[in-house]
Amino acid sequence: MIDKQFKKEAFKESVKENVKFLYRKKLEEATQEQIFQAVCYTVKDVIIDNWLETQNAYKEQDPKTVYYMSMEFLMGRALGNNLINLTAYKEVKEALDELGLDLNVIEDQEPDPALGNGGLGRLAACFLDSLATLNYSAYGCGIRYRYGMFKQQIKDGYQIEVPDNWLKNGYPFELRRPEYAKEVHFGGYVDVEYDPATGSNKFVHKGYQAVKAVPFDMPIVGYNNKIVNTLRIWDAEPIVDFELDSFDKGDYKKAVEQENLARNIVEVLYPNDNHMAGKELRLKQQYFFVSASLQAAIAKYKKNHKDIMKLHEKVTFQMNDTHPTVAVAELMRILMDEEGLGWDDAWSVTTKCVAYTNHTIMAEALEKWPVELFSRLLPRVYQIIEEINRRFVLEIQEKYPGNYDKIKKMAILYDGQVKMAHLAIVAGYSVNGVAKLHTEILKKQELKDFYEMMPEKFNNKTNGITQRRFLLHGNQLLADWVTDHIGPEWITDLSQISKLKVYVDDEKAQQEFMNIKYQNKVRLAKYILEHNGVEVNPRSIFDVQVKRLHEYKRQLLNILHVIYLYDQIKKHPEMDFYPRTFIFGAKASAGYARAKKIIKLINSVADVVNNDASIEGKLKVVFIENYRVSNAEMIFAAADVSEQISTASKEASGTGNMKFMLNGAPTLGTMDGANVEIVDEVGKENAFIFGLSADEVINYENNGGYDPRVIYNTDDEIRQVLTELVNGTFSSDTELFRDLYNSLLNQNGGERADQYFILADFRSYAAAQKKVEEAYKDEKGWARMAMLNTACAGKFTSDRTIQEYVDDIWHLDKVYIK
Ligand code: NTF
Repeated sequence: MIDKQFKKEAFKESVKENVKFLYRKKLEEATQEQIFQAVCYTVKDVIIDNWLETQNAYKEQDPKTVYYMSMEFLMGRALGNNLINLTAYKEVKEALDELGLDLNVIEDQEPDPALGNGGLGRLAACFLDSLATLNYSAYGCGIRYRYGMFKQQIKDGYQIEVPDNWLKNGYPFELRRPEYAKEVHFGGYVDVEYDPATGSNKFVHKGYQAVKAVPFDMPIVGYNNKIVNTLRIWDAEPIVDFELDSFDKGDYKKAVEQENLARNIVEVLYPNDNHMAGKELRLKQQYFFVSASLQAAIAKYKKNHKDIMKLHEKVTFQMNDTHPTVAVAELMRILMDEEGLGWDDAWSVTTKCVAYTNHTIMAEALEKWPVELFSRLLPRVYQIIEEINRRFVLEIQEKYPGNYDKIKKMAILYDGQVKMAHLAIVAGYSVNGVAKLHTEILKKQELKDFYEMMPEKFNNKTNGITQRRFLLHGNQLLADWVTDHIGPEWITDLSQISKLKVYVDDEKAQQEFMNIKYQNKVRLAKYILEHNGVEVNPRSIFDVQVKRLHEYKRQLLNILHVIYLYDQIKKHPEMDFYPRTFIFGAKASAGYARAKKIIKLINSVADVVNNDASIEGKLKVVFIENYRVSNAEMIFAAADVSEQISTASKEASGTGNMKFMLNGAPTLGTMDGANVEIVDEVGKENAFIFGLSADEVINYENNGGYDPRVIYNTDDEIRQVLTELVNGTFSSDTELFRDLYNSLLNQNGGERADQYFILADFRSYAAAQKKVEEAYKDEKGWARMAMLNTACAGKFTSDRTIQEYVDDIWHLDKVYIK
């Protein structure tokens, strides 16, 4: 590492200096938060040197660059991760020790930059880590939300959303870059003007409101390679001194409107996971960061390249789901209206520069904008989409003459809506899903018509996670143990972790491995006691489901099964039962009433079960408040069982499943998303698989669903569990959980009864859970299984995923820093 900083003495001096000049204090007088800031500035000082060097190397070597465009980057805390990737964590910990400071406490001062909802945003963050570590030139492009994901409080069992003012004390790692500000235009109208220079008409956008987009850069530190890439997130400011058209001069009302527009646009992240809000402000956010990012990328390209027709040789834009797909039309606009290309040239460049990743088949997540809204907010961009659509419809007609059904299903504009996925597929040079099964479902079902027409675009890129955060940082005991046994290569080459396989039958290794798990469980138990006031037994099985709360993820199935176990223990107190702790963590979107009710149910069941002395602590239920990246790291490290129980076909990939696996927790799950590939790697004897297959679910769905009443009427124990939702067992208000009860048994409007097949899968889930218990009782067998999960997790590093994106889609060049 750069000696100047991470020589311990120099580091200590620098921290003291920073405390002095930032706060006019001595170290002893500073708060932990102030010390956190001071430490960050010391670390940033090192990072800045590498950052400069990296950018110089990029300038000299001129590699192709990927711009990863995403509404969400769920970064988690930076300090610990930066130290890990600078390979300075242990030295810094020691240096701070010598100052009488505790690095863990200092790390805990950092707010989680939570500029994302769940898997999609965390994936983007893992990708940036891998891109930098693999020596690729990359930008993350996003929004600097003033408020990221809300903080969750639980009051009386209910979720309360509290705004998360993560910028309150200033964020030490970010850098404001006003010199790269760009203007973004909304509203107004399009005029046609004769251009004497070309002798043809041109389109001119007038009467718009303008916002200034100001970039903030965050360093993305590669692991031990001196590469520092950039996450560029855009802030909005009103334009004060812009030159009003003479027409507009002195338009006070407009100035105020522009001020408000700027203030609102980056105010808050929409807290929806797998669900489209459909709000005008959301579309403004999308266009805002996409336009600013594209303008910046093109300006950068033009600095040292003359021919805009060769843009694709140096630049590629990856669109993370449909959220940034307005990029297609915005790039066309810039190329035509600002760079002077004609339609065909602009289209040729655009379609070589943009690629699209699909992350869901959930119908309610598909982005469709009303034409009225879209054309009013983005009149010129809309006009371009109309033309893209017109030409595409002609292509459909040529390929399928007279087949109007194809037009209906594939057009970009249809039924008064702009279909963003269609726009992305038509223009994109690559369309990928995020796990094998998901990509197959896209090809055979959701995007069948597109796959038939343009099969060469479709490919799979199974998701991955970064082992640097989710093992090296989050589970330091296990990380050290792994390194002791197989060396440190796994840190940048996770396939090496398979070398652990030779130890799975070694009793000493088994004991060490399980002892580390135990210590991590003790750490989590302490956290739970401090944060929930619940005492849990670290010798019990830690059975964990942490992820966003969504009906398709079926936390309801999990808690209904807990109720079932509770009934069993009450009925048969003599029954042999291995103690279990069921741990949940989940945020529900603020407007998702049923999801919030499931949180309430989990907490109500916890209240009854945890306080029932008659079951002698055999069963505990814990809902961890405010699940987020920082506590996730600790939770994965402590898990015995990984609950991945989505209705088959609904979870595109999942990435939590991979984090559990890496930390030695076998999967209890359905054959959905990347679970399928996890089972391929570890073997089905080392996982607990249950439930309907994706094909079976899709089959039911295409044929009107199934009838949960049959199960309800014939299975006494299931009926008992459901009855307890409405008979006062868990709430004196018997109506409190009526909607959950009804959702399982009654059709409601367009919604089928039990549309997520909870009762259909209940028995096979309970049987799989029984197998978990039996397997856990066999200590050696369990240790072996847990170790095999870690040893077989090599495929699921985001380094592998990124290398596949590079090989098949982006074609980037590696850059090395001397
Ligand atoms: C999510 N999609 C999927 O639901 C997860 O299965 C997947 O692991 C992640 O993406 C990352 O690929 C979304 O959040 C969205 F936005 F597409 F709905």
